[in-house]
Amino acid sequence: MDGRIKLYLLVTLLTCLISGACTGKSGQEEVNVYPIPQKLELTGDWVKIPKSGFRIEGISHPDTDAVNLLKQSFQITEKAKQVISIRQLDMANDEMLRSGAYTLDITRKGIDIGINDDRSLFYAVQTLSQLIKNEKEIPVCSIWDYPDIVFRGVVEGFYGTPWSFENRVEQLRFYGRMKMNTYIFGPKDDPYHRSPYWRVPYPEDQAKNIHELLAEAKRNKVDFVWALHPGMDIRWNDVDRQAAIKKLESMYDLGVRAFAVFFDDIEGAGTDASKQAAFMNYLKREFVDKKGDIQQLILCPTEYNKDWAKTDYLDILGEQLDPFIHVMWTGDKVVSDITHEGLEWVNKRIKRPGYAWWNFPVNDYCLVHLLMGQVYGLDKNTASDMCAFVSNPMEFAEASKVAL
Ligand code: LTM
Repeated sequence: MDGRIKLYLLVTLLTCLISGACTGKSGQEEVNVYPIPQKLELTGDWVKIPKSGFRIEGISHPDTDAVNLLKQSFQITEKAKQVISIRQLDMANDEMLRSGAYTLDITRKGIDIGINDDRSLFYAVQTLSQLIKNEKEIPVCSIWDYPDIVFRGVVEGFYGTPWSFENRVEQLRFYGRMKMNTYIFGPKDDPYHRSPYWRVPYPEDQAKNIHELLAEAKRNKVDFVWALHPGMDIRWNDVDRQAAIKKLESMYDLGVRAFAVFFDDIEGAGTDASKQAAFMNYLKREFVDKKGDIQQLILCPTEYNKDWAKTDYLDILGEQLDPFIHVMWTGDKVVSDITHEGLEWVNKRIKRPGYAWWNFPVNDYCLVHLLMGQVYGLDKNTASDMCAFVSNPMEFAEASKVAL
């Protein structure tokens, strides 16, 4: 090859590598969206955010929380020339039909967002806000995104001081940013969740806090699940069935629309699988079905990990429990990896995909350590083996965010 051509090619290659202009991935290093979208295609071009802002077009009544979030990053005015167009997705693709799935296309002409529901728009705007560079530019790109797992988030299920109201508000905002959609309220040391007061409604000040948390959860597109833990002293009779319904009613009145019942870490009469199944089915029939707007009903079983599952307990639940009811599972042990084999084992018994309760970064069993290290032990190909994945954190709410 002619020396001059060689030199030209070398210079061109170096220029491309330095500017990043050769590949479709150029500019990638400046784009840092988390959680990483399912598909993110960058052209390498950037467009200036117009000073005159954007006007919103498309579906009527876009989600107010998403629009408020949008206004934190862009000027939104009816007079703007540039358009953010929001339209309903019409994709046959299963994954893109999930709550929260969205498409986001940024071109020189404007921004186009495809959504299924309010959560989709909220997540698209979360992504859009993360794409902004120096408050001035956004990358020309095309994004497809959907959640791998339908319910994902956190179970506040540890022993120790329950999170404060302020902790919980910050957590819910964090879940919104991280596209987590489930928060289960079940701190072991909340006496109104467990014994001695599981039958008693919350005192007024605490009820007011929960009501406010529900509003915060809604703003962040998080399902707030409230959990009852009656197993330590439950009597399998009509008095306690009514007591449970009454307590759930009081939580429903505060705005709760998703419920769980925990039977973990108990002994005695409360551990009976048939009795637990009958109790849960009763709640399903007499509460969930009658309300008609309950999003989830979840059971945390007594034998919630393989090490402890030495009887036909799980098979009984599998046979007798209404299929609507989800069943939680911590893995092969209490604190365990989550694997395909492990889930396959339990799913056969409970006859439904397990609801993964991951005991990390909870540190109530090793309080001298803060669990803020690298996360490992989660099989990547298990999404279809589970119906949900929630992490049990530390009583230290902010420090838990690292792992979450
Ligand atoms: O894991 C479950 C289902 N129950 C308890 C949790 O409340 C506790 O936080 C963890 C970790 O100690 N272990 C449990 O057994």
